[in-house]
Amino acid sequence: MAARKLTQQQQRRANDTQSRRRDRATQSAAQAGELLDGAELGPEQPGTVVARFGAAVEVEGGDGLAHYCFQRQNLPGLVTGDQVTWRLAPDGRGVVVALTPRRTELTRPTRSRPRAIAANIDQLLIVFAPEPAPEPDLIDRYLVSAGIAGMDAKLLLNKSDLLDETQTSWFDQLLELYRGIGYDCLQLSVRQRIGIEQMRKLCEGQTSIVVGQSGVGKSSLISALEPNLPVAVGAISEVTGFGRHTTSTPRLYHLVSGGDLIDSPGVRRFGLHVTDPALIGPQFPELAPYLGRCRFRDCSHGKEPDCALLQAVDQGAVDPRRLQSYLQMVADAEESRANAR
Ligand SMILES: Nc1nc2c(ncn2[C@@H]2O[C@H](COP(=O)(O)OP(=O)(O)OP(=O)(O)O)[C@@H](O)[C@H]2O)c(=O)[nH]1
Ligand SMILES: [Mg+2]
Ligand SMILES: [Zn+2]
Repeated sequence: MAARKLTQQQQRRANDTQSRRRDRATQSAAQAGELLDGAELGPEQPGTVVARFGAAVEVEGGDGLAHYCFQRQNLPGLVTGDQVTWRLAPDGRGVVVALTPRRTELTRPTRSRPRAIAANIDQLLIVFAPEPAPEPDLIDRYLVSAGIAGMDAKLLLNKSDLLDETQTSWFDQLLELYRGIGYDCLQLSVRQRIGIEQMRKLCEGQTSIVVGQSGVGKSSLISALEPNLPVAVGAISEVTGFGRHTTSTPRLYHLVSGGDLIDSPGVRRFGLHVTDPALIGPQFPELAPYLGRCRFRDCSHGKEPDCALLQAVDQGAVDPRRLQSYLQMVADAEESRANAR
């Protein structure tokens, strides 16, 4: 695939820079909030954060209109999907004064702590495509992350119009694997308008977020569902090799057919921040019959005799790549736990 993988250290550094920026932004937003507070503010009213722009958030009020709001200093950094209480200022802007506890939270790790990306999400729609080439590990990390956070997850293969014969069988196997594990999978093409109505059904009555690599067509899918929405769609850039990120901040859209759908910026990597390795196993349902069944209690599932997991792979009951994914995530969690001490 085109995108270059960042080393863990590079990734951490990038995340930390973003955290610092966001901390500064939160601070200046808070100051602006105090300013706004001095004015005559309207009564408290409920609202939804539909987007965040550094210092400010866009809150949709009961009037259905978007208001540029600052947040009170005592609140945590607000994210798209947050339910809030806010007050209108005379100039049409507003101040968020309270945050309703989040039902669910999609987070990404930073060195200090996981940071929320979006909130109150029911399901993760993991989008991938023949172009840019998928990273199955990314899919697995999203699945584990969703499962631990109490969200459903579904797999969406977009751009199926681009599949050639060899790719078709590779992707068929991939979808068959995940369907076998119990995940809903959908094959789509925005270009040929395949699967769009099924996706609409999937979104009804749910708050969903589309996630995945840059350029797989997350925004295009939202546009296909709601052609009248001003969703930015881009082309993949070969210049940087990183792909161009067209969507820069998560934004929540209402679907006329019911349900809310959050567009999110593409990722190169999706790190997990799990400090309890025991949380990983239950997120690999196909491993359940074999976990804890190895001859040695401390089996590394490498080359020990009578390893139940390796036997399951030999028998074709477990996909070898999924086992690798599992082992990698457990190792990462053990490392995170050691670092957290
Ligand atoms: N051939 C084909 N191209 C598609 C399809 N869906 C989207 N595209 C194209 O893929 C490119 C990227 O689409 P976007 O919707 O911007 O992708 P994205 O996932 O939102 O990307 P980021 O916002 O950067 O994360 C655009 O040029 C789209 O026209 C499809 O079904 N088939
Ligand atoms: Mg996009
Ligand atoms: Zn073993």
